[in-house]
Amino acid sequence: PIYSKPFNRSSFPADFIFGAGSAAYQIEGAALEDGKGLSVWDAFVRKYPAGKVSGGINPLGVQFYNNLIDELLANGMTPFVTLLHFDHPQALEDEYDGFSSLKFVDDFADYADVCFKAFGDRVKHWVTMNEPNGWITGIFIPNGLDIGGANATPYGMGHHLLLSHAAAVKRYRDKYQASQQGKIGITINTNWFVPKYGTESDREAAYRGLDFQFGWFVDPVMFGRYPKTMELLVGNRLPNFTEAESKLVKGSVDFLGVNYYTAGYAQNAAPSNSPPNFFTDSGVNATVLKDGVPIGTPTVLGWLYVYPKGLGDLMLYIKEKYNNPPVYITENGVAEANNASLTVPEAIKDSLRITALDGHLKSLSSAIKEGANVKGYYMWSFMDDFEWNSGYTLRFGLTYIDYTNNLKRHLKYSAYWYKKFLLK
Ligand code: GBH
Repeated sequence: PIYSKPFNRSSFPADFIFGAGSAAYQIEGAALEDGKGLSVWDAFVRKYPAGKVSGGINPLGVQFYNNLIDELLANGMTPFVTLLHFDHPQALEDEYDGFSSLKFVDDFADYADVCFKAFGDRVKHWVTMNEPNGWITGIFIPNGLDIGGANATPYGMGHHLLLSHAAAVKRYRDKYQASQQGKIGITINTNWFVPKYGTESDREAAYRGLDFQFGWFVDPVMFGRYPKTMELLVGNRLPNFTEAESKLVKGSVDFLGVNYYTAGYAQNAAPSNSPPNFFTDSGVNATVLKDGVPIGTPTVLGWLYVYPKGLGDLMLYIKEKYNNPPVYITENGVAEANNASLTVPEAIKDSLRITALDGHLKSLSSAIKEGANVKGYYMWSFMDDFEWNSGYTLRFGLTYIDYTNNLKRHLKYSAYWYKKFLLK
């Protein structure tokens, strides 16, 4: 019976990659070291002092990442690099409202070019940007949607980000890919949606839920257009791709990066009288309870219920809808509260993380056996970090950081679990 088979690294294809992720702004600190300019988050957490316009390429910044990459390689780890994870330069906001402006497109491609040129001899996997969809609709922009001014809508900013992504990919393909032999993609986060009572209208609501989170960015990079549901429901508030834009965006990925954390039940939403906006456009009433029972294991985060089955189901959905592209899971994880009353030996007993990791890897391995083309899995996150608007109140890491004792690191039980899983 299946229960007698050991579940470990050998349950996955031999060339499958395992790792753990982190993001520059969430772990590096050093905001003012070596002449680094401020990012939007640096500015926000300092209550917006005057920004400093970038003076070009900072050799110390390049050297920092050269050292990091070399150190990873020297220790048998392969870097998998995301170029932008929420922390674009404040100077671009000050100059032209960041990605609310089309000017962002060329600047982003130029920045990507600098990275390809400096690091592409050793970096063979590039993600242009992390979760543009989650980023522009909520809490990962400091001060919410104030950024970019009152006229910035998620759809408009999303359009500019898709063009920025595609411009960076074009630069890589035109100038570097043939000689460097790497791959490039984009990372999109999505919830999985379960039709609440399995009716036809619930099923349609679940598909619309996926379209408005995932398809919003993945349909353009795969098919060169927005999902039909979005065209229909958003109407003229959704930008059009010109023919040239559509050609540029279509096919602009060698692989898809997917962040998956949680799932919800979907039903048709009752019509709303409020002016149309991103959050009501999809017509989906998403809930975590069905007949009083939550969809998955509750966590300290109100939005995060652990639902491992959703990861495998999402992989099979991608296989069917997008013709089975190579996929990397670039984030998946859970948090515990930063509880000051726990001692370190107590705090590192993260049994919820172990259960979640085990469940998600099992779900993933089943989907791969059913033919899903998944190439790698990165646990979020490598170590406890700065959790954006939640600051240091949450702990997502495999590694515990002791904020009261010189940032001393301690492996949590989950890190030992992951190690044992991988050594098999
Ligand atoms: C990831 O996004 C981020 O990429 C990463 O930086 C972060 O550390 C990690 O999440 C953990 O939070 O508060 O109800 O408005 C995951 C996708 C999309 C999940 C936005 C939380 C906000 C829900 N996120 N969502 S709510």
